[in-house]
Amino acid sequence: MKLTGVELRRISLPLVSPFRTSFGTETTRDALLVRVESTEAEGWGECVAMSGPLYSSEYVDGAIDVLRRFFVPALGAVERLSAIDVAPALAKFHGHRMAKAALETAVLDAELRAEGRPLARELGAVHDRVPCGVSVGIMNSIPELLDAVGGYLDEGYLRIKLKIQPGWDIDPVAAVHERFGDDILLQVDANTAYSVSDARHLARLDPFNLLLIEQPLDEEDILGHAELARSIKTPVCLDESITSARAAAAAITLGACSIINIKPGRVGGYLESVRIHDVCVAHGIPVWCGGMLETGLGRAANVALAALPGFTLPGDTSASSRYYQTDITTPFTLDNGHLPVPTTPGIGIDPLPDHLAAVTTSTEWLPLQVVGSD
Ligand code: OSB
Ligand code: MG
Repeated sequence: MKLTGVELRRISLPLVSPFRTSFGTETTRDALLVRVESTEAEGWGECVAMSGPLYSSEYVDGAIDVLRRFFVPALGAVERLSAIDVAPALAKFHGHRMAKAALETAVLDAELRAEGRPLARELGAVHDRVPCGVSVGIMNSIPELLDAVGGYLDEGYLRIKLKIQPGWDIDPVAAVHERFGDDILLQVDANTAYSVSDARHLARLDPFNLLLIEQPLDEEDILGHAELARSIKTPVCLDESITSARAAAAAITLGACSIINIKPGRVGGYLESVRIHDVCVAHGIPVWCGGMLETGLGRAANVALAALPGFTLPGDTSASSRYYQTDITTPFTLDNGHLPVPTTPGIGIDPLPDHLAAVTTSTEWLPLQVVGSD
């Protein structure tokens, strides 16, 4: 297919409650949607970059700029484009994986829609529904946290992830463990808030039988994670550090992690995500699907990925209502702790035009030259 134009659409969606992590507090999801038009079909991709470069170096304005100036023109020049050509065509541009992922996903969606094939089948999914966990932000007090966790367990979430940082770690984990017991699946996420000299402190989480501790140290500190993994009982899981299948293989070989969180945006797309999944399966490393507060568009594609066989732990693929009062798509709802894998062609979901229009803050249309037309 040949791209005929790309729309960059920025939306602003209020979160149902503030989401606080060690890197900041979000009250609204400021997100970028990419819609491609081609000679065959249209397709959608959600860019997971956030407003500021706090989770990683990427941010929404940067993604818009690099897409407009470099990525869209580079793809526009390809006469016979398939999703597998996107990463090679953009490889000379360093970094900006979230922006690349959004564009690749939109091309993949268009291609699969044109061919009538669902994304889940294309990626190698083996389940028709996926088990879901929920990521619980840092709260003002432990009673408030216990209420939030209790509410999510009542809704049916199968695993709880607590965001932690220095000053909000051992006590909240102990309180949740004491209240809800050893039966619940519990894990923590530090978003790089510690250093390797905190190993003794983090070993105080050992008695709570946590499933894992996610990204305790700086994203570049692979050897630090390996050292920490040797000195605590809680399994170390990497998020921010895993930027590619090559990075995953290196981290595994160096003993820096025994579990990996796969986020398609962070690694440049769903095709690279499958390669990471395959590397992990070959090494016996369990994986789970992370989240970036996606709308229904990004969620649909994440759920398809989470249905691959190596995804043996519940993901941060929560129901739409965990994030948004009104999503831009038909909402994903929890059924016995699971979300259904979309079955219709492409990512399998479309934005609802009225909902989309109501939250759009800007749109930009980038036309592409079609050879032979004037
Ligand atoms: O580290 O997993 C993370 C949200 C935004 C940025 C980073 C992270 C998160 C989450 C929420 O933990 C996951 C979700 O429910 O989408
Ligand atoms: Mg994380």
